[in-house]
Amino acid sequence: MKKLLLINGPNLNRLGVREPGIYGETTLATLEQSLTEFAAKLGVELKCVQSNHEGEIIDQIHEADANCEGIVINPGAFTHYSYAIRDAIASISLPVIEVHISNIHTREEFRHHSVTAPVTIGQIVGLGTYGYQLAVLALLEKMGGN
Ligand code: CA2
Repeated sequence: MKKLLLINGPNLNRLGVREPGIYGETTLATLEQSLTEFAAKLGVELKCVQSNHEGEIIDQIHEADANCEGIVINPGAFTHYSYAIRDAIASISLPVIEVHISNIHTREEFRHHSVTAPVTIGQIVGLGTYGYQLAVLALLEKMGGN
C-alpha cells in the first residue's frame, strides 16, 4: 500500500478554534480524519502529524524519506522564513506538495513569499482544506496513478 505523510506546521492545531473567516471551521482532527478516509478510498495509507516545532518537522521529513512515498506539507508561518525546513525537503528524494488553506498572496506582504515552495513539486493555495485532497490526488498522479 502506498504511504503518504501529511505534515501540518505551527498553529494549525488551532484550526476551527479561531479565525474561521480565514481558515474555515474545520478542526485539525476533522481534517486529518476526512483526509485519511479520502486517501484510504484511493488505496493510500496516510500518516498525519502536526507540530509547532521546526526541528520536529525536520525530523519527520527525514524519516519519511525511508518510510513514505510522498509528503503533503503545510509549513504554516515557517513557509515564509525556514531555510532549515527548505533544506530538509531538498535533502530527500520524495515528491512534496505545499498546501496553504488561505490565499497567501492576498494577505500581508510577508506571507506572499515561500522559501519552501521552490523545493516542492507544486503549491496549492487559497482553496481551503480542499487543497489537501488535491495534493493527495496530485501526488498519486505523480507516483504513477493508483
Ligand atoms: O494559509 C495557510 O495554510 C497558512 O499556512 C496558515 C499559517 C500562516 O502563517 C501562513 O501564512 C498561511 C498559520 C496557521 C495558523 O492557523 C490558525 C488557525 C486558526 C486560528 C489561528 C491560526
